[in-house]
Amino acid sequence: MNAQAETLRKNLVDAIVECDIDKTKSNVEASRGILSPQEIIDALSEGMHEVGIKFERGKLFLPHVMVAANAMTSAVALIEGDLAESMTGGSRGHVVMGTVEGDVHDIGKSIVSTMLQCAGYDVNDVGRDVPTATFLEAVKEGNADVLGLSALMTTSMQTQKEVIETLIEKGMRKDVQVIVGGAPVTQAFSDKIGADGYSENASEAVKLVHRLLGN
Ligand code: B12
Repeated sequence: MNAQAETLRKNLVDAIVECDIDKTKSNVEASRGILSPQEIIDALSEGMHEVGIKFERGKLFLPHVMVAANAMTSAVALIEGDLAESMTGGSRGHVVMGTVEGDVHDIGKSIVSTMLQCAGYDVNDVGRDVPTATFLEAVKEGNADVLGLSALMTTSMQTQKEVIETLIEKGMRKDVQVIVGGAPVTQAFSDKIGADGYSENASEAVKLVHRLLGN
């Protein structure tokens, strides 16, 4: 990355950490064409990660985190079109994606949905705080190939496990591949609860789904 790109990248991280919506949006506009959509998302995500650390240490409070979250969401919306152009098209399979019940965090989940859509998947994003029954209905109705479950809290990770158990109970487990993600989720946890795959971020999630569906 050259010096100009590195400065733009750092400005994006800082604008999120400063919880400044206008600055984040103008920095995204300034970065377009110089940083790739993926680099922009990575910088914004790095900023959100720092916000999380400051929140944990009591240096930022919930209202700040909410503003930073809005900044990130509106910034990603600005580059959705660029993302679509930078990726290949074509219908490659049907994915149901959502954040499990009890968990309202949806920024990362929505980025994964957007990137999968841009990579040519038909994505039914069922939202956040989604009851298990809703996931199962969406899988059945859409004849989904992949079910993506997001969880950002250690408590809601247990619900990812419950969704898989319910799929088994209802005799639906063989019909759909389940992928899990979210900051506290790990490959070891994914293996333990019997998911078919885990990824650390949205671009790896696209590669994971390609691999699972043989694309
Ligand atoms: C933003 C944020 C919020 C926002 C959410 C806004 C929104 N619309 O999402 C608001 C302010 C609403 C919020 C609320 C709360 N939050 Co909060 N929040 C965060 C924060 C700072 C950032 C999360 C984020 O958006 N990251 C950026 C995105 C891009 O990253 P990501 O989500 O990890 O997603 C990437 C990957 O994980 C992956 N991925 C994500 N999902 C999936 C799914 C699949 C299938 C795959 C393959 C991959 C994948 O790809 C994504 C893109 O690369 C985190 C800190 C952190 N370190 O995570 C705390 C954090 C998650 N929150 C926390 C808490 C405690 C709360 C509250 C309970 C606070 C409160 N006292 O009310 C409430 C939750 C209420 C509820 N019932 O859900 C804790 C959770 C602690 C725990 N027990 O595990 C954290 C860790 C903060 C902390 N350190 O204490 N929060």
